[in-house]
Amino acid sequence: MPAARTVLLTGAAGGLGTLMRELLPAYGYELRLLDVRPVEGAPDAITADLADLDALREAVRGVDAIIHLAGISLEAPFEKILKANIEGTYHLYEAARQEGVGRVVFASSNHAVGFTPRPEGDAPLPPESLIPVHTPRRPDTFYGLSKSFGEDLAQFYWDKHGLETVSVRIGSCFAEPTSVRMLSVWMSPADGARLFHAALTAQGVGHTVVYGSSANTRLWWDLTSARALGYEPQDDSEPYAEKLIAEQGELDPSDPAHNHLGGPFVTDPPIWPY
Ligand code: NAI
Ligand code: 15L
Repeated sequence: MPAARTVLLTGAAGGLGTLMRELLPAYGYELRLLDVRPVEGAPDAITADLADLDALREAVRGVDAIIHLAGISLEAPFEKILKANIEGTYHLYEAARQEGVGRVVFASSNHAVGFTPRPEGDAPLPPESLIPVHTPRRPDTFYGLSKSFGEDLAQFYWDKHGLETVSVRIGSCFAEPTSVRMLSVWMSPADGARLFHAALTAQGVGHTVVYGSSANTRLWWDLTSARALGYEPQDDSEPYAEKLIAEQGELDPSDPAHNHLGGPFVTDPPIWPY
């Protein structure tokens, strides 16, 4: 375990933030929490909007690293995405730079490459068929576009200012996979915590892009760069396969919502409700 390190967790009231609040303290982190909404059960959490650079500067002051989860996590009109995810992530990096924070773990998304055709073939796919991290970005939504911007912003802050980032293109991090697509892209919460811990502790990451998923039998993408950080996924979605396929059927290779990495985001994305 590392010596207690203070980490700012943005988006702490959200689904992933709630999971990480439960799991990361066991790795020895002291979490400072931030969200625009109140964080249930955490009266000390900082309530701040990513639009507020001064509040972000105060929030990041003295932390060792930041896990940046806050933002719009589904599709939304461009103007909303611009404010929360593009300007908001810029404000977060600017606050980190001004306060001398050395590392960010950025919650990117598979939707930065969502229009990439999914690899064909029977699972498990051979390594050469897996989608590499350096595949050209092909956002499937304004949301995915904002994650693509976030990865570029991270690269820029590394090149220009020496601020390190691990950009994690998260697949689907929920308690259980709930669709046949998720059998390929699921990241168990426990593996999510393992990956964030690796991203916080690996030496000399510069700007590293990784996919975030468990060691799924039906994996579509290459976890080499994640493993190089020291990430050793322990879970596999396969025990859920029989039930999900019986309920939903196999993926249809002629359906655009089934034959791209981004799944339904390429045709009928879920919309941010607020
Ligand atoms: P979520 O929607 O449950 O949580 C996002 C949180 O960000 C919310 O609590 C919200 O109040 C907060 N937030 C939104 N706008 C804000 C602003 N302007 N200022 C401060 N806080 C703001 O999303 P979830 O599932 O927890 O995802 C967390 C992050 O991980 C998001 O950035 C999402 O794009 C990314 N991600 C999540 C995946 C998943 O499977 N859960 C998959 C891929 C990426
Ligand atoms: C995401 O980026 C979303 O934030 C999350 O809610 C899921 O929809 C996930 O992608 C996914 O692709 O399943």
